[in-house]
Amino acid sequence: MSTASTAAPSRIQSDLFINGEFVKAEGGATAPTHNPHDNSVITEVASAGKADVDKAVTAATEAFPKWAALSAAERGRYLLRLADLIEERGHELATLESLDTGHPMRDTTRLDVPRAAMTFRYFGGMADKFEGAVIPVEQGFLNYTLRQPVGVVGQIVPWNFPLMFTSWKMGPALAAGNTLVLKPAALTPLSSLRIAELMAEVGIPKGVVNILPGPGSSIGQYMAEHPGIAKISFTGSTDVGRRIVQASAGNLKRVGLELGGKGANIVFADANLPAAIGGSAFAIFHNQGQACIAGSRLILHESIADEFLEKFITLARSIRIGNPLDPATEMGPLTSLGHRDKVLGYCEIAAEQGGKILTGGKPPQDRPDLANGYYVQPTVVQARPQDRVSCEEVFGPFVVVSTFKTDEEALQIANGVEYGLGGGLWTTNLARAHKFAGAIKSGMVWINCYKRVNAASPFGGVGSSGYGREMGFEAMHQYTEVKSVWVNVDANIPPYYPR
Ligand code: TAP
Repeated sequence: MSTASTAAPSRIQSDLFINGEFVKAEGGATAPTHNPHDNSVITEVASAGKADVDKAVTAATEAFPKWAALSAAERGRYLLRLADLIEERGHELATLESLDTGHPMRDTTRLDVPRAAMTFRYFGGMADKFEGAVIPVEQGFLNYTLRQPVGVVGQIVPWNFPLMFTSWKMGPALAAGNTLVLKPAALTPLSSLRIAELMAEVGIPKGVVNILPGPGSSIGQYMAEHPGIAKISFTGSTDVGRRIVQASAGNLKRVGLELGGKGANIVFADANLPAAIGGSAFAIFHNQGQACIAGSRLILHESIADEFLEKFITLARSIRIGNPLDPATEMGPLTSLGHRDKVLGYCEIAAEQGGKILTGGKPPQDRPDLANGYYVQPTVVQARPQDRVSCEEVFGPFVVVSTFKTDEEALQIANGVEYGLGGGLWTTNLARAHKFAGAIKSGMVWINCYKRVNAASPFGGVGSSGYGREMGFEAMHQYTEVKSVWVNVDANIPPYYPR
């Protein structure tokens, strides 16, 4: 372990944020949040019930007209100030996120916190640059479009990147003039609640932002059903995504779904191998593989497979596993015990179907310092494309390897799953790269890189990975209704019923 501090933040917010105030849940319910490194309880967090959702929706509904009527530039200024504050408090936020999720400090510091700030800054700047259009219609008429906020939006965030996803959801919704009720995952509520504190510090008007940790099966479901909520934006599993679509039917809510993935990561014979090996390791092992866009299917050309795997496995075994608060740590624990067990269960499923564990497949051995945590070794499994481990989302440091002979076969394997979120390919052949970029069934493709994200670039999937896009102009479209306005600008146009 490095000698740098692994101290937890001194102050942790654990109450619900409703109508600009931190409050206990109605009835006083709480739920513990655990440190995945050692299974200790970090703190008890207020756990919202349906009455709290009703209060939050009422607050957001009352705040909506004033917030929507602010000039776009004024709304943007709150987000720009928030982005600055996130950077100022970067170390503290990174520590909180690492403590609650198990995501290593080196990543929360370099990626999650800067990306959260970048996202709020991008949408703060976007607020007054997002325009309607003037449509070239027939002579005598002016037709233009207004982009109007949808109203109160419900946002449901998972546990794998809570800080980043909080910014992805809040940034465009607020810039566009909506008010919101956001539910972080019960497992990892702390960074979203800290964002609520920072929101209060920048003076966001009461009721515009409401944050309610609480169980998804009750209050998440209730939010999806709630007649006072105009849109639900959900990130999480495909099963829950389906339930949300059904629950939202009552008031025909708009729904945005960012669901699971099983990213294909294809390495061709002409690839730059050192870059492909390092990039493929990042694609799967970053955040312990708990990423919907993880490159969890490694599809190797048979001519380079042996050399690639030898070096890839050596790299996987060299990844420094440890306490996420230690800045030297490259891979932390999984976020929950139940999830750790699910991931280890997939090692058994692989073996039952004839798959071969090439490395990993267990908690770290001979590491008493990690014995109470939810750790899993970086795991590489050889399996057939039709096996369960090649088709189902494992969501852990678990990559499935298969080989191909021809480009057609590579594409068939890549497109052979129900998911279609992100996919990557490594090649020096430009024509092949663009051909695959067009042909891979997914919302995002990375060529000679993997898992790049940017607040300006649309993020989302197809098939069982959901629909709708986060980030960029696309996100502003999803958080606004377009209204078409017709004006008669020619007094001489004859009326339809001339008299
Ligand atoms: P989910 O159950 O989908 O959890 C995601 C979020 O949805 C959490 O905030 C959860 O709340 C909430 N939720 C749960 N049931 C709900 C319902 N009926 N209505 C509305 N919201 C509900 O995911 P999980 O069980 O934690 O993980 C299972 C698998 O989902 C993972 O193994 C992984 O494959 C996938 N997953 C994908 C993603 C992404 S980024 N696409 C993220 C997480 C998980 P609570 O957790 O507070 O109860």
